[in-house]
Amino acid sequence: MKIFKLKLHWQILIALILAVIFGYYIPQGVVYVEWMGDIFLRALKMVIIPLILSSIISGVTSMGEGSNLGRLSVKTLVYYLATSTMAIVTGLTVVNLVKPGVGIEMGFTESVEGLTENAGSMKDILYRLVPDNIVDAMAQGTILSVIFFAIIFGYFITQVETKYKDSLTTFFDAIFEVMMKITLFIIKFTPLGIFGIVANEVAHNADQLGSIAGSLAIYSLCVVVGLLIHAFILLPLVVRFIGKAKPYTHFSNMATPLLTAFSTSSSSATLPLTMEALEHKSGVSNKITSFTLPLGATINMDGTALYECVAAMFIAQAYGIELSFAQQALVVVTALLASIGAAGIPMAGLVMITVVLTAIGLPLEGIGLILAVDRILDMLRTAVNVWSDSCGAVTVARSEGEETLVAL
Ligand code: DAS
Repeated sequence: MKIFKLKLHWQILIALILAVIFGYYIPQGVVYVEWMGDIFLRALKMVIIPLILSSIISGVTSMGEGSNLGRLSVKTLVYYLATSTMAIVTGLTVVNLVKPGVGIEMGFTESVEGLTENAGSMKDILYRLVPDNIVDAMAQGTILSVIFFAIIFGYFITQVETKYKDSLTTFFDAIFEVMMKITLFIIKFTPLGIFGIVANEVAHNADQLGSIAGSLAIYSLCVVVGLLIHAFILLPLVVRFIGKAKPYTHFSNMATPLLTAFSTSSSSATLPLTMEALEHKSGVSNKITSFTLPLGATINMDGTALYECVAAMFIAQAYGIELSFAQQALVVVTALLASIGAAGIPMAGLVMITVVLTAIGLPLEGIGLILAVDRILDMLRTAVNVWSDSCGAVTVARSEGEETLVAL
């Protein structure tokens, strides 16, 4: 059919419009299509554990070992964690000030029961971070434990004999490649999944439709405003005052990769262009770009981290739930971990939002609320991801004494 020849985001847009019409005018027909949404969500959940495990292990082992690399790893990781956390706190501030989800009053009370036993205090978070049985944690989908184990396991792969290290690194790189392919395959069915989920949501919340559409616009605005603050105020400050480099000159050097990131919604697909722009326009050495950028495309996703936080808070608000400080801190931690685990492919952030929702005990059906605008937000957050990776390369290069072309 001609519709399937369209680019995915047009297919999603058409499916979305049809789902709203179908759910609103033929609510009794939803029972015949809601299974598509359920299967789509189950497929996303199916890939999360192996995708996170392989993505993080592969990312951590790619840092290698050795003192020089050790120093470079520390600088790079500190930059990545700091800017991702900065992005999340920006998103958290915006979504708490604006409260886009308040007033929607979604009707899934039974699923919200889990919130109390899931969110808990900071002690509960630590207990859930360190599993007493990693196989059980993977079977139960205790995401925090899986991410924690993956980081530890990846680090100790770099500490064993070379023959084991090389084979394990190759093995997990290969697993990650396969999981990326499976995820990309599942994403092809997004239009059908969206149709099933959104038609079901609309049919069950038709009376709320007006407020949901309005809230969705405000939610999108929260994400966009947060991304703009992070990209055009916070990151340039880091480049200028820590990297001692000209941020806006570097930004103009990044025009092609940023437009590519925006249109492909894939940090990984944009990576070759990012490396070319850093080396040939901003004058960063290959030693720095070949280490920081592939790692950044895998584990440094400021835009995604901000989006995960705003989306989770929006869904919590939509269910009429006030999150305590400890629960919001859990959102920050899981949004950071989710952004580390997200692959540099289209809609990876949407797959990983299940991580954050599961961790704080919110129903996955809440994803249906944000699906409608996910594609355009994915384009924006991917561009911010790539922009942050490039700022990291410049900042680390300058800290290593490199005379880049954007030096102050
Ligand atoms: N599309 C992802 C990327 O390539 C980001 C996301 O889905 O959040 O960076």
